Amino acid sequence: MIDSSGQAYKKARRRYLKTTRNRNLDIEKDWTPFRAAEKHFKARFPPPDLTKVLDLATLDESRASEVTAGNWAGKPDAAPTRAFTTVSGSYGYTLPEIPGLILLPAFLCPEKQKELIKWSLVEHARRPNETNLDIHYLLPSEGIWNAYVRDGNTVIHPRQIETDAEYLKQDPGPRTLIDNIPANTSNFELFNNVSKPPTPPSSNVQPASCSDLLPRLRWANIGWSYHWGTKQYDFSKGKIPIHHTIRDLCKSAVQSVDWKGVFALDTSDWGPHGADWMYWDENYEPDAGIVNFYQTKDTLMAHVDRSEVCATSPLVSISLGNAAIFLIGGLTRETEPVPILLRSGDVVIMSGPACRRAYHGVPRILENTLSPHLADIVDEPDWSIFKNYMDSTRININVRQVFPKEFDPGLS
Ligand SMILES: O=C(O)CCC(=O)C(=O)O
Repeated sequence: MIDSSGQAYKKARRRYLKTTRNRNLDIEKDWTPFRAAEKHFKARFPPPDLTKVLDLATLDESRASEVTAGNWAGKPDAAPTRAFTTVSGSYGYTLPEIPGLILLPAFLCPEKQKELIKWSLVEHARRPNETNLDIHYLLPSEGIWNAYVRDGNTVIHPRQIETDAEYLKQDPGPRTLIDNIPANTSNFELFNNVSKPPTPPSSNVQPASCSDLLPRLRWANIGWSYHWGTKQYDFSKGKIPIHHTIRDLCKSAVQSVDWKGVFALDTSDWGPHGADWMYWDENYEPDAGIVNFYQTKDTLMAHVDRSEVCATSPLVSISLGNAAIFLIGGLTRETEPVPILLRSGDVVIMSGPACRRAYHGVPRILENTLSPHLADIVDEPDWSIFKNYMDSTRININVRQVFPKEFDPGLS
C-alpha cells in the first residue's frame, strides 16, 4: 500500500524512531477505545492499517479510480451495514450498531462537488460569515480566497488588541459552569443568557500574505452564529440565511432516506416530545452549521455536538476533496468507534438520540486522495486554482437544525 522506499516513508520512520525512543508504554493502557483509534489512524509511521475501515466506494466499480488514488482503501464489509434504495435509486446504508447513522456514498455528482467547493471558498468564507481567521486578522470584505486569487502577496494585518475592551474585563462567570452541558428546551433560556464575549485576538500574530494565510483557514460558520469560546450559539447576532443550494441539498438528502425503515423498530428515548422522524420529510429545516477546511495534517478530535437544542433531528455532513477517516462511536469515549472512509461526494446523516449525540471525529485526512474528477483540469482551465488548493485539502460542510419544530425560542 505504501512505498517504503519513498522519501516520505523514510522521513516518517526517522521521526517515529526519534519520538518513541523514551515512550512510556503504560500511558496507552489508560487510553479509551476512542482515543486508541484516534492514535492508530493519526500515525504517520507505521501508516495505519485500513483493513478494518468501512469503505463503501469499493463496492462501486464506477469509483475504482477514486479508490486507487493515493492507494488508501478500506473494506466494504468492515462493519455490518444494511443497504436501502434512496428515492433517486442510488444506494444508502445504515449501521445497525449506530441507529440513526446514514451513509449516502457518492450522493453528489462531480459537477455538484465542484460547485460546492467553489461556493465554500468564493462565496461563503467571507463576511458576514465568521471564519477562524477573522478572530486574529483584519480580512478584506471579499474574503481570504478572493483576495488570494487577486494577489497572493497581499499582506493581511493582525487585529489590534483593545486593552480596554469590555470582554477583557468580564468575568467568564457561568461559561465554565455550563460548558459541555447538552442544550435542551428546558435550559435554553440559561444558555441564551450566558455572556458570549468576542474571542480576544492572539497577541503574537504577525502580518501574513494571503498565500500564507489561506492554508490556515479552518472553519466558517453557517446560519446561526456559533460562539466557539462557550461552545454555544450566539442568537443575539441573528441568523444568516442558509444558502438555497445548501438548504435544498440537505433537504433532498433527508428526503432520500426511508426513515420508517431506519426507526420504525427503534425503542430509544427521544425526549419529552417523542420521536418525530415521521415528519422530517416535510419539516426538517437546516438553520446552522460549519464549513470545515482541513489541510492534510489537520485532525478533528473526538467530540459531541451538544449545542443544538434539538438532539435528534438530522445533521447532514458533506465530504469534498481528499478522503478522510471518520470515527463514530457511542455516548461516551468508552465505545469503540466504527472507522469509515469518506470520499468526495459522500454524505453522512447523523440523526436520532443514539447517533446525534455520539462521539465522532476525524483523526486523518488521507494524503494524495484527491479524486481524479477533481484533479482533472484539461477541460476546465479555470478549475486549476481550485485544484491546486484542493490537492492538500478536504472540505466538510455540515448543517444542523438547532430547534425542534414545536419549540418557540422566543427570538424575534
Ligand atoms: O469533517 C467531518 O466529517 C466531521 C465534522 C464534524 O464532526 C463537526 O464539524 O462537528
